[in-house]
Amino acid sequence: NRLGGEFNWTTYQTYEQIVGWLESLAQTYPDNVTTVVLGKSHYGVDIVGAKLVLNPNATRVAIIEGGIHAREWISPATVTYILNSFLTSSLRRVRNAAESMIWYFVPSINPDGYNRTFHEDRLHRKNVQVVNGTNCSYFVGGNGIGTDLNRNFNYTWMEAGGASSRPCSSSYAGPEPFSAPETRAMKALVEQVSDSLDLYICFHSFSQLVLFPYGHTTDPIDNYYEQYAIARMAADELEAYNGTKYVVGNIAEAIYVSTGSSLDWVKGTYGTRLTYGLELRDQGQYGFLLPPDQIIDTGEETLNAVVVLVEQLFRL
Ligand code: ING
Ligand code: ZN
Repeated sequence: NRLGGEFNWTTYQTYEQIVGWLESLAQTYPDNVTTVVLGKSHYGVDIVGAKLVLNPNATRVAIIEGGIHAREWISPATVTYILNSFLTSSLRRVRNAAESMIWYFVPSINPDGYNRTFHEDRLHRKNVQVVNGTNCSYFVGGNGIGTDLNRNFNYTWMEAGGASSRPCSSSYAGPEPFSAPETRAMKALVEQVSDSLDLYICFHSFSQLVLFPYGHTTDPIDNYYEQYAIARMAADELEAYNGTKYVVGNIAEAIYVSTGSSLDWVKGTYGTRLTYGLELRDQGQYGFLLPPDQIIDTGEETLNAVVVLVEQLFRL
């Protein structure tokens, strides 16, 4: 790594470091890991993920999305932690889960925003697309320039609350669904694998919640009870690691009404069986500025939750 040191989970890694690490994995594990370019960001940066296949007989697909919100640094760090654990853990339950599926890990779907949080504005949330004729401030954290990528997907887009038509709002949904190249990039990946997709997980921070669709209504989805019960089991396993407590629920009831999230779009468009959004640590003490000495514990407890999701999917 140009910035010195091996890739690690004791400091937060830049986008460049993350992509370099994914490429190194593809070289180290040529039979199991391939890098995948989902598309390009607004500034033209490749959105790079890793496809992991540990068992050539696996047919069902999981996608792990990270970093859709730039300032939520624990999200990309947790995605890379889980990928690393799947490659290196010798624990039986971790191995079984890892080998049960074809995995797509996308540590940062929003590289331009993530880069901004390292170099310009630590609390930037959205992408960096500027709407013609507007002049949002540049250094105002969540507000300011950009589209909220997690309001830009095309399912009940702007049909309920929790998304904004004001370009400087922190939840600006964009001028139309999929106006952002970053959401179109994820759409392309999901479309490619949708027939086999059984598990979609996105990581956010903070609040310690396991969320599932929908955001526009508290009406239960078809498999509400299944998604709720499995989320509760995953949260219990997560807590068992070192006491971190999570609350489980439908997006609209457990956090707030919102529309246009990746999670709702995947569920609403493809009926993917298990679709979860985790709001990772903490409960507000450090918030987005979660100290790096919590990355490993967050990664480990979250890995345990993900293992339970896979076990329940296959009734392992
Ligand atoms: N929270 C998420 C947000 O986009 C969320 C909550 C997750 C909504 C998944 C819908 C789907 O607002 C944060 N902190 O970003
Ligand atoms: Zn978020």
